[in-house]
Amino acid sequence: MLFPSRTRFIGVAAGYLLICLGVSAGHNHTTPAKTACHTLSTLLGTDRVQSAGGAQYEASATGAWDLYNQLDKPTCIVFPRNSSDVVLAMRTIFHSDAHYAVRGGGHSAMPGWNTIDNGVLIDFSQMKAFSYDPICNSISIEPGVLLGEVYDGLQSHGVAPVGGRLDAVGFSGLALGGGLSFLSPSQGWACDRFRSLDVVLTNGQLVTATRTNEYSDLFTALKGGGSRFGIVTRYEVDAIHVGTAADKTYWGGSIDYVGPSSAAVVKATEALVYSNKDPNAVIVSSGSYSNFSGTFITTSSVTLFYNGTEAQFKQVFADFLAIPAVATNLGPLSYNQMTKVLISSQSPQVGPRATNVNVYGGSALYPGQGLFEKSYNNWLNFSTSFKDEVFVSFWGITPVFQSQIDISRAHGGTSFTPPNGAFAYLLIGELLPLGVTKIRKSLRAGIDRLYRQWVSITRSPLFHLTSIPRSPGLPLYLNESEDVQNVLTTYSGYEQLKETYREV
Ligand SMILES: Cc1cc2nc3c(=O)[nH]c(=O)nc-3n(C[C@H](O)[C@H](O)[C@H](O)COP(=O)(O)OP(=O)(O)OC[C@H]3O[C@@H](n4cnc5c(N)ncnc54)[C@H](O)[C@@H]3O)c2cc1C
Ligand SMILES: *[C@@H]1O[C@H](CO)[C@@H](O)[C@H](O)[C@H]1NC(C)=O
Ligand SMILES: *[C@@H]1O[C@H](CO)[C@@H](O)[C@H](O)[C@H]1NC(C)=O
Ligand SMILES: *[C@@H]1O[C@H](CO)[C@@H](O)[C@H](O)[C@H]1NC(C)=O
Ligand SMILES: *[C@@H]1O[C@H](CO)[C@@H](O)[C@H](O)[C@H]1NC(C)=O
Ligand SMILES: *[C@@H]1O[C@H](CO)[C@@H](O)[C@H](O)[C@H]1NC(C)=O
Ligand SMILES: CC(=O)N[C@H]1CO[C@H](CO)[C@@H](O)[C@@H]1O
Repeated sequence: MLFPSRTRFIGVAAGYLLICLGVSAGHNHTTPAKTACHTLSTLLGTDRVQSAGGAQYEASATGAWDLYNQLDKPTCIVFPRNSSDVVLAMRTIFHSDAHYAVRGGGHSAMPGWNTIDNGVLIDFSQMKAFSYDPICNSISIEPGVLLGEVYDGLQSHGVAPVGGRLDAVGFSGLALGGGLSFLSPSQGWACDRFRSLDVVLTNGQLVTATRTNEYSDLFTALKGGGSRFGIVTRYEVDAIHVGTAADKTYWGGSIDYVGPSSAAVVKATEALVYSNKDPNAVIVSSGSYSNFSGTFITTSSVTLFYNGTEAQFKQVFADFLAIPAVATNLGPLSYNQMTKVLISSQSPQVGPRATNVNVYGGSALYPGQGLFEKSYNNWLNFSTSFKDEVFVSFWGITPVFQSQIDISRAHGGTSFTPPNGAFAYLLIGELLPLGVTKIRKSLRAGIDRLYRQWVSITRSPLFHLTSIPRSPGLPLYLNESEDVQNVLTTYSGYEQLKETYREV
């Protein structure tokens, strides 16, 4: 049996009984969520369970990154301090049949993924411990930790987890969705470096999953499969030796372009994804169409790093250096400095809390067929057509080189393991104008038309509105996709995931 029914005693038996007695019978206009919240506040106290009016409740209810996710009103919010609190919360939720949502760092761009109306929100903002164990060469991370906190906190030890590229994002949601890092070309996806995961299953059972133990299926499912399989209360991951503040072992930074240079940047990006075999080269390439005080401008930006010398950098990225740029900010960098580059080169929406609604859609493309350019042109046409409804329109490429796929396989693979061959994830983002919280029908139709255009560029036979097409066989990136895209169905491990899901 995949998940043995053996229930570990976790010191909550007394609380468990209370739950069963606490459910007041009948004659009461209560909802499952209200019942769960009532029981939980009795069990955990008002500092760990709050409802509307509580200071922590209000900060949390409106504290998610995407404006979409700042609008819901959870019935109550649980702020667990340790895994026992999560066990208790999940048992209570399970028995009362309440709806619930979980928040790590709060950066999901999917509406409703880290908040809930009429349900219980479990907010990990009070579980932010992390530590480095030099003997095991591992890092232990609690689910409320933001990347900047762990990068800064472990810098003096010269280590970091494989995490994301921006400080304000949570480790938790990022890693469960796969996790793309500046370290990924040489070290794999963030989830490739999981060693063990403490997981509270939906019935409240606490288990530890590893690659080889009896929960190995759950372990693989959590590598990319996201939040459906249980709540992770602790991550133990490999420590990567990235160096301290004094170790400026990388060379690079950002280059910004405007107008006509953008087409050349897109071509150079596709050429690099096609030909690069060097795991020390790192690139993120993006385009934006935005309103600068009434003037609409197309800009491009590349973030480029090389783990090595300036001369090596200049050789690998020569094409980008040859394109006329408006701003170039390159030099020797420590790893920690690299994780601050995107913050300084991009607009405020990358911070802890966005003032606008962000809509993300994703795709995955093979290089060498002109698909980058075609998708870019379609996106640019979309952006200019909808300039009155979109404040900033965004197009971004993250390459996945063969080295990353090899490392991933060597670490046991993930739930989305792609076929061999370099490809790139494509992220399309629309930042709606200030105060706009609904996508208008005309814009929705425009987004759907854009997605349809990608059907023809990738010649995919699968044509339906809710699936942004991709090069055949490639998985979408969960963390950069729209919720209507049915991302998990694009995974090689989809059947296995369904099986695992049935058993948890
Ligand atoms: C500005 C910006 C920059 C980004 N940069 C990168 C990047 O460089 N690389 C990259 O890979 N991605 C990046 N992302 C995408 C990022 O991976 C996702 O937004 C991710 O969901 C953020 O995780 P979180 O913990 O902050 O979010 P949350 O919204 O808190 O969580 C996301 C999802 O994970 C679930 N979840 C969270 N914690 C747990 C848990 N402990 N157990 C079970 N489920 C849980 C939540 O329920 C939710 O569904 C970026 C996003 C933004 C907005
Ligand atoms: C109704 O349910 C709420 C929440 O579960 C509880 O606080 C209240 O005491 C109940 N009232 C009665 C009359 O049972
Ligand atoms: C969690 O904290 C409570 C006290 O708040 C304590 O009784 C319990 O033992 C702790 N559980 C764990 C796993 O540390
Ligand atoms: C950077 O390159 C050096 C030398 O090639 C290598 O030892 C080190 O592991 C690399 N660092 C990372 C984080 O990949
Ligand atoms: C563009 O910006 C200008 C000035 O900031 C503003 O007046 C105008 O309404 C904006 N246009 C759109 C379509 O957002
Ligand atoms: C450009 O976008 C508009 C609006 O979505 C659409 O009607 C038109 O067909 C597009 N043109 C091209 C060439 O893609
Ligand atoms: C946009 C986004 O946040 N997508 C996903 C990132 O990964 C988490 C964890 O699995 C998902 O739950 C998010 O929906």
